[in-house]
Amino acid sequence: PAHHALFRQMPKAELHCHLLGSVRHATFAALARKSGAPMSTQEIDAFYIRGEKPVGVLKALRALDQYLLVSADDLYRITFEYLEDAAAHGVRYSEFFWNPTGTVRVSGIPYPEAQAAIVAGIRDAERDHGIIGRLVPSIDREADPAEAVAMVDWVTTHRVPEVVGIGMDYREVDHPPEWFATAYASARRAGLRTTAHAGEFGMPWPNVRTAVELLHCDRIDHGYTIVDNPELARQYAERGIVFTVVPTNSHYLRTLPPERWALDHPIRRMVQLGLAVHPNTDDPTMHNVTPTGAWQLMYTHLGCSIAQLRDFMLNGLRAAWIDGSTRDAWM
Ligand code: ES4
Ligand code: ZN
Repeated sequence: PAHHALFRQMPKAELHCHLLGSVRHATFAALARKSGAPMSTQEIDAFYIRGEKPVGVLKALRALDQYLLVSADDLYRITFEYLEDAAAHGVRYSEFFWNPTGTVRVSGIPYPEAQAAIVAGIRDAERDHGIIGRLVPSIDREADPAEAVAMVDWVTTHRVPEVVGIGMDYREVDHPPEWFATAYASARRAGLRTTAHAGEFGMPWPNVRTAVELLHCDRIDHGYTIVDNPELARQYAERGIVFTVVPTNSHYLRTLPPERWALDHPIRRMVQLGLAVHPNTDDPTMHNVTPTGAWQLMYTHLGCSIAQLRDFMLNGLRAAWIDGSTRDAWM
């Protein structure tokens, strides 16, 4: 396809990718065999079929916590493999999400051991592939908000430099952002940076505003429904708030035929409204997308120019939670 080599080679930052959504198909199958998970090959294959709805993906992620990830070594393996795969697509820097609540409460791996295994995977991937990984523990909004407060306590108690901030994910429907104000305030007091999934699943723009104004998020994951409030969009464009968007995975994308993406797609409208966006993969293996593909879609399907892609790269560097001297050396 046109420009494929360019999109692969361009140095990329990844700011919105879930560790469990990045598990290789073969590794998922191997972990299932090793753990004796009650899952057939067909069930596993179904998680990896192109175009699977996100509820299918979220089920796959729950299965990983419930059956497949049994030891800290498993977390080391999926971390190293994710970063290896990202590096092969020109990703030089990745801040990726991991949900400690499921790991600790469901998989039964204690937080300090789990975090240490992921950090070891980050360290070895940098040694072998030159990619810099940073960990973003993420609140599971389907769990009790008290678990979110507990998660922030684990992070602050076992603080390491590779952990740069927190996020919030899983199903936004019926789990509004305001439930998590205490956990976010506690994270910010501890000097952690913050982001949250908001305005996804068709959930309306007030969730985006709550994430910015009440949770004081530094950036927003998805945020598509902000296009329904152009005045708020204008304000956030002016404030330079970065939205980590996912061209393969918006609520709207699945309702629009590809020939209309360039016209009606919310990400395209976000760009037209002047919002700072940065394209990402979200759950790369399960959505059958690569970092190369995510950037390429912005060009081939969303009508963005190469000059705009350059702006998106700079948005990513601005939104990354790296210190100023590292960022200056890079830019
Ligand atoms: C997720 Cl809401 C959402 N979308 C995609 N992947 C996820 N992993 C956890 N929450
Ligand atoms: Zn996501």
